[in-house]
Amino acid sequence: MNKIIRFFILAALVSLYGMVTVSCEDESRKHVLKIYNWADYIGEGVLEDFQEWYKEETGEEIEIIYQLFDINEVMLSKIEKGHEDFDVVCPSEYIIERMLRNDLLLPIDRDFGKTPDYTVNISPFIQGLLNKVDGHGKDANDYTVAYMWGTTGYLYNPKYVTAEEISSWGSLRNPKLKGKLYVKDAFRDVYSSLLTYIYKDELANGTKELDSLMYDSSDESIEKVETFLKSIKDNVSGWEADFGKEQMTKEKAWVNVSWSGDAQWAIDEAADVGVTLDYFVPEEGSNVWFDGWVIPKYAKNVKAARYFINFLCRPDIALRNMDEIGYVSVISTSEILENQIDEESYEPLDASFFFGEGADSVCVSPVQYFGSDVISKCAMMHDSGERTEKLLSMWSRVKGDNANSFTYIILIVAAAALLFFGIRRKQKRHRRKQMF
Ligand code: N2P
Repeated sequence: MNKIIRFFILAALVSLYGMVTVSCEDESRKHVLKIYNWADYIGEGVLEDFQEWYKEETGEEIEIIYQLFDINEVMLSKIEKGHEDFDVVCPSEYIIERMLRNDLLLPIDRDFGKTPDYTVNISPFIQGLLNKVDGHGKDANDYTVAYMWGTTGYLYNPKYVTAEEISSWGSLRNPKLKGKLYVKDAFRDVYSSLLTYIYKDELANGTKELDSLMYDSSDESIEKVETFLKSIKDNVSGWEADFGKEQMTKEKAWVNVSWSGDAQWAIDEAADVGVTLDYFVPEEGSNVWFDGWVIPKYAKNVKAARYFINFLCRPDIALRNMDEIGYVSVISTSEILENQIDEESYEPLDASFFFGEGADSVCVSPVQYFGSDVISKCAMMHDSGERTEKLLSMWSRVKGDNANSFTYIILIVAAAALLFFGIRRKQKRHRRKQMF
């Protein structure tokens, strides 16, 4: 056999082997759904119920591989690297913009299978936010199905600090909070919320407009936010991804810059152990965010991903998730509203922006639905494109600088101890050598 024939036979065998392994891989992935979700972001038993429903709908078994993240950027970097073949992921709106810009998503056919009528059930308010997502030429509605939404604000303990004492974002400077403040390790949410404080005068006199402010990542604004954050660092006890709520329920912290859903969860948990917590959006306003399900382009089981998204859109499943995690579903059917009304616990508020006409005076949780007056001071943040690096560097400068004087003392004492024992060991060795 000459060399050329041998080469072709070898090439054919290699490609045959490739085809066989790929199709085996595809075959095995047909029965596996890989989900990448925020921690504490789905009700207990919902995944198991989905498996059952999937079997009823398709006649097929589905195994679930479920991984958690608690920082958007950590999740994004996994998706960007493409080493992970997640089928369905739940990023926040500005990350969805980034994913669309970088062509990382597959379109979602929203009429797939027995779809609950998501387009009808979704709140017009959330639809409005979705329409503001900058898809870089693509319609975000074709690539994401919104899941939960909320605001960024203060979860606080009124036993130690009153709402009046911390009414503004500027109150984070209050020396009373020293060592009692936790801030969510979410640079984009914190930065956007603080812009409403930094530019409060401009917003009030109309020289700046809230929606456009949410696109602002200029050097000037980054510098202003950085200066402010550095001015509060002595108060900050930690930058937390997901443990702030526990610090609050255990009364170890008094204020937590947090998301409204985490706040609702903490308020409920704390009440069970006799601790009262509350949440509000500071007077200047804040960001209003939503997270949505997307299918990354490396997904291997698009069919199961679509079924999963549809399952989560069912109002009964949305209710189960909400009840357990504290976050608020984007679904605004009458079933959801009725379930949320609690005349014994809440004062009436205007939730018509979310539920539509007839909901302008309903007794629902102000921590979850805020009221139209609060929402009118909030806007949705956006991806900063190439400028993201600048924001991230600012965030690490702020967090890196967070070591307080106590930390420095510990470090100096540790270094001195190491030096002392090092010198003593050397002296001993030296003495021993001299004796022999
Ligand atoms: C849940 C986190 C919710 C993310 N632990 C808010 N964007």
